[in-house]
Amino acid sequence: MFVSVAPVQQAHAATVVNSTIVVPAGTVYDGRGQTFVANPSTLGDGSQAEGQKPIFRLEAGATLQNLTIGAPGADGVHCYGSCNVTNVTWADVGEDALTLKKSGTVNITGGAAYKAYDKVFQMNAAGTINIRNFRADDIGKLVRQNGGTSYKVVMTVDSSNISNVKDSILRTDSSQSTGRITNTRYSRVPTLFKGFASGNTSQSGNTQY
Ligand code: DGU
Ligand code: CA
Ligand code: CA
Repeated sequence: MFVSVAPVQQAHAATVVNSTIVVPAGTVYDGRGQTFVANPSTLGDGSQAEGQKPIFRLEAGATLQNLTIGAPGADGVHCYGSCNVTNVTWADVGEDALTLKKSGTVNITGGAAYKAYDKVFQMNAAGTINIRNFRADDIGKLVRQNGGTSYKVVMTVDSSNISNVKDSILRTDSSQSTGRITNTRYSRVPTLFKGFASGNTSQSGNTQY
């Protein structure tokens, strides 16, 4: 499999990304533990302004792994179809952390998201998001299906730790979408699910702390 690795930077220096890094379909981009930040004048300042550009664009079947996205985070990561995001930490989420732009399955494994004024994962197309072994703190919502849409999104959270949430962990406006939270520790969460049709949510093995 084709793997691209990030260029080695001076220890601890963040890599400033001037134009979106495209990860081609089916390939792996390994950040080797480095931190990436947006150039605010070309990608976006990480505020709540819409229309910012992503730092990474993942084509269908791409994998992004082993890196931190720092501030400014601009519009984070965009997935055009299925994508795997493994051991990626958003230290200070920008407008949002990751958006599904075209239908597919998003697998988030390991990693963390901190300081999301509003949304972390934004689902702008039908599909599935599986979040496992994830840490989130000081966020508005962990997953948001685009407001007012009625396509189906399957959302699962397993073995994660979620704290200091303003709104809810999983949120949709679609009566077709489903949410499931299992084996997860959570603290200061007003509600786990918001907007789901009755019978479309399930939970087990969770602990409040
Ligand atoms: O109607 O679609 O915030 O992808 C409003 C827009 C808005 C999106 C979303 C995003 O929901 O732009 O960041
Ligand atoms: Ca937004
Ligand atoms: Ca966005």
